[in-house]
Amino acid sequence: VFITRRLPEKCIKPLQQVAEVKMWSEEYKPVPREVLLQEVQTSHGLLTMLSDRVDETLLAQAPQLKCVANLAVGYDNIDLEACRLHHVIPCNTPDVLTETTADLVFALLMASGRRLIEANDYLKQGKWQEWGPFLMAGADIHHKTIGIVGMGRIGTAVARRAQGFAMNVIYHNRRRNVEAESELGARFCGFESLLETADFVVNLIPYTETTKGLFNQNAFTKMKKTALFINAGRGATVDEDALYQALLEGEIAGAGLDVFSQEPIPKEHPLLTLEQVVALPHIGSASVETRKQMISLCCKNLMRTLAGEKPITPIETSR
Ligand code: 8YV
Repeated sequence: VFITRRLPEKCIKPLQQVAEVKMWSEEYKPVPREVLLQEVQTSHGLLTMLSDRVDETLLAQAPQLKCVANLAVGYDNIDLEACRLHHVIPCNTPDVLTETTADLVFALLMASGRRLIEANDYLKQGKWQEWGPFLMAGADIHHKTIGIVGMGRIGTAVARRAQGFAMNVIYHNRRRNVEAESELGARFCGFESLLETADFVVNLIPYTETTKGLFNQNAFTKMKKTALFINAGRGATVDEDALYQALLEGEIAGAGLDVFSQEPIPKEHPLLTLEQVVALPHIGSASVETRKQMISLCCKNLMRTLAGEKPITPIETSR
């Protein structure tokens, strides 16, 4: 098995007991493509990151490969059709990261609404010398309308949190989410109607050919001028130039972003110059507990597949 990032030895021990495991030496740098292409030639399993492209070129050089376990619930780095053709089982890490990611979405929402990062910087930069009634005044969260685009597992967990803040929950999804409607009182909405109604627009959709650039100039124009846009789905579902313009021209009030079309985002990116943008380095699922569970699930999927059993979480595309 080849692992494309340095992971804690402790986490991969069970896998090491049943397989010969090779691991890329860097924790923060992706494995170079040519090294990966070399390694797959003799690998039966791969443990990959979102930064590793698993495509036809790679799979064609991996005659013994049985399983690709991706350390993510998303799988836009994997060509599923090519996997099918090469009889390779792709796996992801759903469920274990749901609540952690929903926590982060809510943290972003609150940080954007109540200007927490701006206020923290203001104080630490020694600017808190005076006080006025509207000093760092932000937007209320309680009793506001949250519009969730992408109502799968994480969306539902966000809706549950929103309920605790007495928010009105509306959502848009490819299909109706009966659980969210009956248990959480979430109301299904057309995409445009959601944009027009929500105070907080939360994007949780994956990147596909159809969702590419879904949040474009037209979408931001439809949103309220007081609206905040939260993105923890995928960066490329947003036209970032349009987002920048919308923020600059006051079409929307602010944004909380955990994902970007290019990651890491270049430090001179225009979005990072705006005060009303809270930006995070893709840490949605980054709690120590959850990262360990994600690694453990990847290992279990690999171990099962290599033993000729069904993996726990093969990628299912029906949601
Ligand atoms: C990543 C994510 O897994 O699961 C996903 O789809 O986007 C994140 O949880 C994480 O950043 C590691 O790449």
